[in-house]
Amino acid sequence: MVAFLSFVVVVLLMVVLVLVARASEITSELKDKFDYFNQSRLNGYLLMVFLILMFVGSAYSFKELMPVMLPKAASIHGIQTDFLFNITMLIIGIVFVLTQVALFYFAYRYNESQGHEAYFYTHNNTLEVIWTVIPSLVLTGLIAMGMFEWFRIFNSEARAADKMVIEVTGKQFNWILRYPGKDNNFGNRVFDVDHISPTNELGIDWEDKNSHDDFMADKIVLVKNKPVLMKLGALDVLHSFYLPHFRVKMDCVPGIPTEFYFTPTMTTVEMQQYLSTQPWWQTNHPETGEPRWKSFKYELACAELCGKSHYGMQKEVLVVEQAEYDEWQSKQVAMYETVKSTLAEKPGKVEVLEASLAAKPSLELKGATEVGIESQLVAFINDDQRAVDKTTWFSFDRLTFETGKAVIKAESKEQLDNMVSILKTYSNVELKVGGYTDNVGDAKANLKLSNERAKAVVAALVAEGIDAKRLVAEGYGQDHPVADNKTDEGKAKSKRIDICVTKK
Ligand SMILES: [Cu+2]
Repeated sequence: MVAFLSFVVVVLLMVVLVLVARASEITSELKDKFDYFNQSRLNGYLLMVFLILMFVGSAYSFKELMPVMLPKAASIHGIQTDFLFNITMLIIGIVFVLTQVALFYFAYRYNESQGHEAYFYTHNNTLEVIWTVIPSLVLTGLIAMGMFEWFRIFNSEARAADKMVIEVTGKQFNWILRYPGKDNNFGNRVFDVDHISPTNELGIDWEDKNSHDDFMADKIVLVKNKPVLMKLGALDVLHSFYLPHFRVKMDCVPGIPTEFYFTPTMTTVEMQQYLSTQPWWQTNHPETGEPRWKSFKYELACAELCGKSHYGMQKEVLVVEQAEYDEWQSKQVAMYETVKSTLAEKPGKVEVLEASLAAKPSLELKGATEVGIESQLVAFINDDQRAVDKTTWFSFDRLTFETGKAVIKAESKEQLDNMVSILKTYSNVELKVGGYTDNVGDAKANLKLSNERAKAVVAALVAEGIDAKRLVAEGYGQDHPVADNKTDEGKAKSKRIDICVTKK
């Protein structure tokens, strides 16, 4: 198909070239016979026809499309921004009409005619001043009004204490809507692998009690005349939070929280009643067969071209009276209620470590940190939910070698002693020790070095009384880098000794 289309394009290009050559040939032949004055008069008439058609066409399309253009504003600041919009349209509309009429009329009135010479007019200082100063003043006025309104909308001090707060997070391709529940406070979110999961995309910290009444909803429900603060964010790419009827539009940016504060002034039902008086909305909807105003809903849409299913990022916005909102809220189930049973089954790493240390008082680990290999290993051994597999590896973090050699440095003793204690306490555990290097130097030499280093670690553990049968050493060379080998920091991370539990 692509080849065929390319062929068609090439053929058409050649046709165009031939036609252009032919046209220039004909014009050069006709040059002497051509009646410029007649042609100029005809062009003048055609330009006037174009001017009239353009205005009639614009007026007609305005009349036809107005009902589906800017909808009626349903927020306090929306009425003011509409005023700015209309006054700007009015001013540029007047200027547009005047300049276009003058442009086309002059082309018609002063077309080229026999014996008439063009008047040579160089410049006029007064005119220059007038058409510079007046537009400057008008534009300054419009910008000042716009800025004044902008500051009024984003004035955080003017925000009411009694306001609703809703958190809206955009992702490809949906909106995640979180309400803070009765306490009007959101639970914290933590952006790490322990908190973010397919069932907790936002990374809500369930240990924060504020999160326990947070609930998710599939639509935005607002209260008439009650201010609302929208806290906006995104999980992946840029999205744009767009509520056309409330004149709200704000980018949702990954990593940068944004917000918008506004007050809706018409319930959905009131808007439907208003629309029922508008001619276009009384026509029937092609799908329902009912008047269009009956199925009217406020909408939230994504106004950023964020990917292939961008058009699907829509949600309903429902504006109701306070009593109706209260009833709706009372029916919502807090997210914590649905996840807490799974939380109890799966304690976090820290709890598992604490519990296991309490159960095995003999296990004394020196200098072990919460994120160090000792804690991770003990937590893994004690966690019944996590089965032994080939892909779970833990990296030594305080184990170092002499450069280019398989000689363990003395500073590594503390961590190796800790490993010995763990292996003695958990006598069923068997380990595989893997050696890795960065990508500097010869791959074969790296493989040999990594193998020798893994063996050196096993030998050190065996020397402390661990049965050699419980340990296997293997070198992987420069395969499986854990970080970008282009930076020194990345290389340092890739040079490492890992362990994998093969039996527990
Ligand atoms: Cu989007």
